[in-house]
Order: sequence, then C-alpha cells, then structure tokens
Amino acid sequence: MRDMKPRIEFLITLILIISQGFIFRVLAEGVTFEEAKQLRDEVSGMFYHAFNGYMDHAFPRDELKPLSCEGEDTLGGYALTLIDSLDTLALLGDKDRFTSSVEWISKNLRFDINKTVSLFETTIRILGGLLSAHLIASDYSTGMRIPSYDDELLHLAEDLARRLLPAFDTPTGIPFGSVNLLHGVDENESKITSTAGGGTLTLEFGVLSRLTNDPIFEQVTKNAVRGIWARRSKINLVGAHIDVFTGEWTQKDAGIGTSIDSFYEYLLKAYILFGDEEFLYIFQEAYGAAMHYLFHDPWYVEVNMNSAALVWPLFNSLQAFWPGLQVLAGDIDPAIRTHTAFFSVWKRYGFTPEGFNLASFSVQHGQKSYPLRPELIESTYWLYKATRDPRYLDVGRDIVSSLQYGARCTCGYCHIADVEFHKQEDHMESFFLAETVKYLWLLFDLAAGPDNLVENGPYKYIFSTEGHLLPMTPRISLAHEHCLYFGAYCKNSNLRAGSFILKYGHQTNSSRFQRGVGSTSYVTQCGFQKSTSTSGIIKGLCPGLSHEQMYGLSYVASPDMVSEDEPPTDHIGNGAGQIQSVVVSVSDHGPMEVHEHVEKMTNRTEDQ
Ligand code: DMJ
Repeated sequence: MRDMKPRIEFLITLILIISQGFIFRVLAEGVTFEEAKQLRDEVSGMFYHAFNGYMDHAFPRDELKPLSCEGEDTLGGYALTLIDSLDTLALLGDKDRFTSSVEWISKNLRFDINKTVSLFETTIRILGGLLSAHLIASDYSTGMRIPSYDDELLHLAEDLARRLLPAFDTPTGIPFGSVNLLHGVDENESKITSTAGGGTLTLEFGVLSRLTNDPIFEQVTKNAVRGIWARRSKINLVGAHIDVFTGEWTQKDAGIGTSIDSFYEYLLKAYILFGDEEFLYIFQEAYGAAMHYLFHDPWYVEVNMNSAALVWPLFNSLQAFWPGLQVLAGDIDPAIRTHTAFFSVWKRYGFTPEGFNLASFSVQHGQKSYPLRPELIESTYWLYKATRDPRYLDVGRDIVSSLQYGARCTCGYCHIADVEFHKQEDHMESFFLAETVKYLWLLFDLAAGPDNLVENGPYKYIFSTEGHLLPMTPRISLAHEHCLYFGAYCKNSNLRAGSFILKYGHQTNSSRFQRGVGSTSYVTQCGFQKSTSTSGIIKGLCPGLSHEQMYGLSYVASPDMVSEDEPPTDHIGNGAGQIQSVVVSVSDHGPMEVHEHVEKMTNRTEDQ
C-alpha cells in the first residue's frame, strides 16, 4: 500500500485538475422567485405522493415498497415511516394530519416487544422523531399545539430510551450496535460497532435528559463519545469500527463518510444545542485532523487512522453532508468547492452513486445505487442559506427533476438500483420523508420568502442527523453541563465482573440512580465539589478531572494502534509517547479497586 501511495496521489491530483472543467460547467440557469414557489409546491406534492402511498399501502408497517404498493417491517415493526414523517408534516403546516398521526401513535405505539433493533437507527429515526413531534405538539408558539396532547410521545420516548440503555453496558462505554427491546442485549450480539453508531446518540438522549430531568441518557451517550475519542490515533483520526469490549479498532480506515460521518456532525451540534464546550473542543481537534489528512481539495479520501496512508480514493454519497456541517462550523470556502464537486457527480449520472472512484473517475463497483439519500440536498440548503447564491436553487431544481423523472413510481419514490441505468428498486427508506423532501422544501421555501417553523419560528432549530427538528428552548439549551466523567451504565449482575478503563481517573463521590427496566439500575460515578442537584439534574464543576481528561486531550492507545509508519511531521495532536491509565475494576464487595499501571506505547507493524 505504501508504494502505491505516491502513484495514487499523483493520479488523484491529475484527475482533479482535469475534472475542474467538468465540475464548473454544470451549473445551470437561475431559478426565479415565482419558480421557487412552484418548486416548493411541487416538493409538497412529492411529499404527499410518498406519504399517502405509505399510509394507504404500508401503514402501520415500517416502510413502503413503492413499486408493489405493500408494506415491510425493516426496523421494529412500529410505523417507522409515520414517526419519521411527523415533524415534516408540522413543517408543511399540515395540522390535521400532524394531529391525527400524533393521536394514533399515542394510542397504539408500544415498545415492550421482543425485537432486536439497531441502537443507532432506532435513536435517530424513532427517538428523534418522537421527541421533535413532542416538542412541537406541546408548545403553543409552534402554531401546531394539540390541545388534547398530554406528553404521550415524551413518555413513549422515555420508555424506548430505557429499553436501549442496556446497550451501554460495556467496559468502554461505547454501546453495542443492537439491543432487544424486551430482553436487553442478546447473548451473541456482535461486539463490533461503527463509530457513527456509537457516537451519534448525544442529541436525542441529551434532549431526553433535559426534558425528563434524568441525566442518565445524556451521561451514557456522552461517555460513549469519550470512549471513542479516547481511542483516537495520535493524529486525531478515528477508525470506522471498534470492539466495544476491548476498545480496539477493527477497521482503521478514517474518513468523513460511511461508518463515521455523523460522529463529526454530533460533536458540533451537541455543542451548539447544549452549549457543552467539551464537544466543541473535541470537534475542533477532530475537524482539524480531517481537513489536514482527509481533504484533497475539493474531495475527501479515506486514510489509515494511524499512518495517514491513503486507503480509498473514493467519494461516497454519505460524505455529502460535510459541506452543510462546514457551514455550521463557519468554514464556507471549502464547503462551496466540495459541494460543487459532489454535485458534478450527481449531474453526471442524475443521482449520486453510493461510491464514486476518484482514481478511475467512475462508479465504484458494487456501489451503484442511490437509495434516495438526503445528504447532498442538505448541504445545498445550508449553502443557500449561508450565501443566497442562486446556483444552489438550480442545484435543487435539478435534484427535483431527477427524483420526479427517475425515482417517482406507482405508490411513492423508488430507490435507484444502478445510477448508470436508472433501474428502480422496490424500497423507500423512511428518511426520504424525514430528510430528503424536508431539505428540498426548506430550500425553496427560503427562496420564496420563508414562512415556516424553522426560519420564522420561536426558536432556532438544530437538525438531528435524521433531519428532526430539535429546538434551542431554554430548557434544552440553558441547562448546565452535567458533571460526569465516569458515567458507566451497569446491570447489577455485571457489577462484579465489570472492568473499566479510565484515563487519569480519580474517584470521589458516587451517586446511584434506581430507575430501570426490570432489575436494571444505573450507576454513575461523579466527582465534584460544591455540586448542587436541581430537579434531578446534577450540576457542578469537575475538579477531580485533569485538564486533559475534561477536554479529551489524552487518548488510549492499544498496542496495535501504533504504526510503523510515522505520521507526517506536522501532525495535529499531543503525540504523547507514554500513556498512563487507571484501570478501575469493580469488585465483589462494592467499592472499586483501582490499579494504576503505566503502559509504554510499543512499536508494531501496521496492518494496513
Ligand atoms: C439517515 O438515516 C441519516 O442521515 C444518517 O445519518 C445517515 N444515513 C441516512 C441518510 O442517508
């Protein structure tokens, strides 16, 4: 791989130069104000074609098969598409259907079911959908308040989240990828999870903590982020897959797309929504490293997280959220260039394939599909919002045309199985209604003189990674950061066997929350002075923490994280050569024994 590196990089550079002409020719004629209104209404029509198709042919199953006009259960068998669509209904001002949908869910949805579900998908689609709809339905100032509503969705969200909590019962704090809603984590559940799967839970769980006054949800998800970040490489990159028990990376390709994408997104958004500077600090480090090692202007590549050696010269369609994130981060120039490059791929095929090879400048073998993803549209909306450059409306219009002519099918919108031949496939992901249509509608409504909750409503909104609206209300955004540096979540039975690695850890106080599902309880170690507890929220400074620990400066290196390939000399990060870690093991007798040990980082031949 190392010998190939200069050749591949030269190829990429050459292709980038050649592609500039290709990229910049694709921008179309301007969209007029009147056209923007028409396009907004056309997008409403798209929403209802798909939503009604789902309600008529698939509801209450999870998703619609839009060619055969049937339903299918793809997550938990609990009306996924309806839940994912709730806040889009509210955004479109459809009070009747928003109300009837909330009422149906309040009466009929239950989570005490024997289903093993993805923690990540359930959190971003179901938990996020319920919470955003709750915040809309319960608030006069949204114009969508439902008079008879009595917090039913919030209770459902809390019940669901408690059923997800057993997933966090791991030595690293990084959760299992799946959990059974009735029985907890299955015995044979895989211990490998993706970085995005473990690190994209903070917004939904954090909002729930602040609405219920129970810090446990915020604590476990923040702890998961710390668990991942503590295992970053010396050059501040994270890999794609990790073992949640050993903390070892099982897939060391670093990138901004597949398996990692929303990890970056939630670092910045958790800071913006909660004002928690720890997330900002981590984001700055992580973002700096991504721009340094992954950015080959205007594209992004995947590299080995330790050596920064090029692994995949690939654009994957999940990367397309990045320019939108850069707008939020205030880094607009590279966002503009990258968006233009990504859109050139869309323009070439009419859709973006899941993978596009930057060395051969062609669709990556085996990654030819377009499953109605929103990411490019999301970034188009953000760039239009930031620049008001009409070319983003042209982009939006092109995307609408592609969807209308290529993806619209009998009962909804179809996945495109192959972007080169535009073959349709009988599936419609719920995120088409939660995100793809939502961002298109927001784009044109913004151009037409916005009249919607997001642009003119009472609060600023953060979009979750599933496009759900999370308002910056005082209750959500002004709560103080919870004091926590060891928020492991444990089952009682596991207290004996557990062993947790805590960097530079000190233990002082502990508090125990006994609110669980069945025999489950939550154990939180929280060291602080002068702490106060208000409405169940623990507040306080954390003097027991070192500066490094508070801000994620230290990292845990397992022997196999150290590469024979030295990272580039101008690397970002502290590059400490010796790590001191404290292993906290939980004994039979309650109190914890603390074993300090010093690990020397050892050199090892890298496997990539
Ligand atoms: C959505 O579920 C979310 O946007 C997630 O972060 C990534 N995948 C899909 C959309 O592509």
